[in-house]
Amino acid sequence: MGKALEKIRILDMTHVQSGPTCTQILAWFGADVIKVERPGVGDATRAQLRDIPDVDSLYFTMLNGNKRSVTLNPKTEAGNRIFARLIEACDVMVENFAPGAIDRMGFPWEKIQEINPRMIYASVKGFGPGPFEDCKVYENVAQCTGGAASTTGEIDRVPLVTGAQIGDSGTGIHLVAGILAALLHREKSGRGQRVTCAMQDAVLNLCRVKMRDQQRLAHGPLKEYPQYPHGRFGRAVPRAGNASGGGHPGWIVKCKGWEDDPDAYIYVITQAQAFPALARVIGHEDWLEDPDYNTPEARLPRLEHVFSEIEKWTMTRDKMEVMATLNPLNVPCGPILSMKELAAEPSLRGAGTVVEVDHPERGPYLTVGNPIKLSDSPADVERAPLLGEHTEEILKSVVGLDDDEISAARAQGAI
Ligand code: CAO
Repeated sequence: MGKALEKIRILDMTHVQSGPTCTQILAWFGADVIKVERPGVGDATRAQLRDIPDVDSLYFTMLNGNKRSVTLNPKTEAGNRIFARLIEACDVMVENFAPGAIDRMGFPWEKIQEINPRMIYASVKGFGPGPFEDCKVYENVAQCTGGAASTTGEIDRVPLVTGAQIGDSGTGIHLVAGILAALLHREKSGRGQRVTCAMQDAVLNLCRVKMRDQQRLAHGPLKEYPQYPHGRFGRAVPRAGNASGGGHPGWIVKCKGWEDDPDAYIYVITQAQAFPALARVIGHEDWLEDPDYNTPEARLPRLEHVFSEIEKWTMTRDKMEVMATLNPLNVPCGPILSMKELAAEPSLRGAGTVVEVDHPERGPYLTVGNPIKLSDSPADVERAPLLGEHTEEILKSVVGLDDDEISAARAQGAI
């Protein structure tokens, strides 16, 4: 069957989350990902948020599966030579260090191109060209500067960041698309190219519908927002609680047990074509003849009442019963599933989306597998490597060093 990216070799100079997300996806697609880490230290996340003393953290292990780890310091003389050989031997280099870090190691883009004109060099940075281009950026900084925080949260309350790592993992996934496009382009041009993705840009791309609403705001109130018709709209798109970002209104409503269970809720979308069935099931057949309720436009100023009536019904059933009743009626809805529920969900296990892997030091752990399924190239999810686990093997088989050269590099602290 073969893997989609078999024979593609990735020089992985990534750390923390955004870059590792990208290279982990490439590894699941079958690329040989060689993660270069600082000797003795490694990716900082190995030691962050540890649950077991002296064992690589889940933060690291869940972002670095299917990779090989080599320890190498390109700032030493021997390390510099080995790094240049790795550039020669790889198809793609991915990095997400602070702006200028790879240049300071002695490898600006011009030099990389000189060593290997077919190299695709992909980077994540916090910002694109402009006043902030030299800034270091973490997840929540990107959420704040990319428009997500401004548009997330309860009405008239503080901006909120979301738990979904749209800045880090979101940018990593964007970078995967750029790398694959550059690999395809190389087939025609014979040359590599530079691929960059700024976290601010990726978050803004994911907030595209809010930029849509910013422009609609110039033409009047946003009638599907909960601020309509009684609240105030300012000059910028406001936070909209749990309102849907699409053309059909939605909201989160309580289900049976909400008093004790923080996740006893469900999102219900009042899609126009399914509204009659929804109205009937909650006991509001009267709405179907009532001109205040029987069209989507008429309902817009009355959404708060509509959802409070839906909630009276959902509060009499648990969230899975609500799902089981509404789905056959074609009412789009989604129970609020906790991480505990997701970890145990048999269908996610069956699909390879939640996977248990074994680790020599921590034992079995759960990871999220590849959410992108290829029919002819399924991902085999493997554990993350120990620090430097593959150093000798890579230095011999990829770089071509012999035992004496490896000993000399080790004596210099290069590996
Ligand atoms: N051998 C020797 N030195 C190494 C090395 C290796 N194998 N790998 C990295 N280093 C060095 C770098 O050369 C750099 O040194 P200099 O600053 O002296 O040039 C140093 O390690 C640290 O790099 P850094 O500045 O990137 O690390 P940091 O922890 O201070 O910052 C982060 C982290 C994420 C804020 C920053 O890397 C960044 O802004 N990255 C771009 C945006 C990004 O990806 N953010 C996502 C964060 S979560 O995914």
